[in-house]
Amino acid sequence: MKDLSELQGQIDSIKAEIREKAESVARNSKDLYEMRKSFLDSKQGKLSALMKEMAQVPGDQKASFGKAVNEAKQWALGFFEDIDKKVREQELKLRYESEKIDISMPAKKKECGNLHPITTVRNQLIDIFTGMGFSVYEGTEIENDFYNFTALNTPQDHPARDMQDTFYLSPEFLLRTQTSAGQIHVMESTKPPIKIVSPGKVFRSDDDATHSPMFSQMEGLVVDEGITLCDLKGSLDMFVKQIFGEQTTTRLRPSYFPFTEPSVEVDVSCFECGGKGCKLCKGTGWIEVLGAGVVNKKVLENCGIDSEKYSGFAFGLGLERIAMLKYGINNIKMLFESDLRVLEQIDD
Ligand code: FA5
Repeated sequence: MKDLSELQGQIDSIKAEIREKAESVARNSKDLYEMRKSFLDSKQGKLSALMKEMAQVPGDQKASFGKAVNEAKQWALGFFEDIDKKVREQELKLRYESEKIDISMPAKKKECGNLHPITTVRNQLIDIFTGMGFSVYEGTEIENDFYNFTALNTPQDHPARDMQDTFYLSPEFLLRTQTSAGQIHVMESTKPPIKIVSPGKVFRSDDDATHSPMFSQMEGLVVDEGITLCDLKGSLDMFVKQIFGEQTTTRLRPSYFPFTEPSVEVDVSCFECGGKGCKLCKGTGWIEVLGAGVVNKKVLENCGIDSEKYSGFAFGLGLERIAMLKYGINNIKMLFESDLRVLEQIDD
């Protein structure tokens, strides 16, 4: 049998333990929860376990003992509640401190990339020409001699082959020197009417401030009944106005390409000085932008197109040249060096 005062001593020492541990152990709400469980849990809690002692208490003292244990439990519940409140307040305060936003701090700059100028020009040209009803044909960078030269009325030993210094991969295969090679693929596989643009990389053994061994061209080809040089001029006029500004006009100068007859070089009126003459146009008021012409009948026939019924025009322009003019770049290398100081300034 246990004496009631002995059991009261047990209750007091548990209460003392709660007070002491709550100060030193329960530093956050999780610890406090665990500690609370260790005293009040109905199965393992130290206070709850005291009830098991009831059997040891003499009959006339059982009620007093039960009352004392229940009072101790009530006290512990209230005690833990107060501490819990304080701990949570402290936690919230710390969280506010750590998440504090200083609105006077300068904002963090988000780096945002932009398209490369060649991609921008290419996309703009595609937009303009598709808006005029052209579709896009993507050729291949490796071609054979037939598509790059022979079918374009430039057979072996033709002097015009010297106009483009070619990288040969084998006697038959080469890196295309012009997107004009795509003309042949399209005309071989499609019946007129044909209306395509073909952008892509081309390669020539060429290297100075305005020429690069790898550069980009965009070919244009229209084949239908009754197509003339006037259609070429009309289409190019529309294109240059959109890319260089409403005031821009074109002028055609006689030239030579084996695959067009007649052939022309196309100049645009200088968009910098309006034609008066400046550094950009070297005082002439005009800037050369592309080569073009009426598709040579021999080329149509090489592709099985009836040259009596159909005629066409074609043009080929250099994307780097357009980008250099548009963005005032004086060395083509700047377009290939990936220097962010240059590229960041060009965001169209
Ligand atoms: C041609 O390549 C013809 N295929 C264009 C053509 C197509 C004419 C259809 C008639 C009909 P050309 O060699 O002039 O033409 O090149 C066209 C453009 O490519 C030039 O005006 C120039 O802007 C650009 N270009 C030529 N060589 C280089 C180079 N090495 N680096 C950068 N751009 C170049």
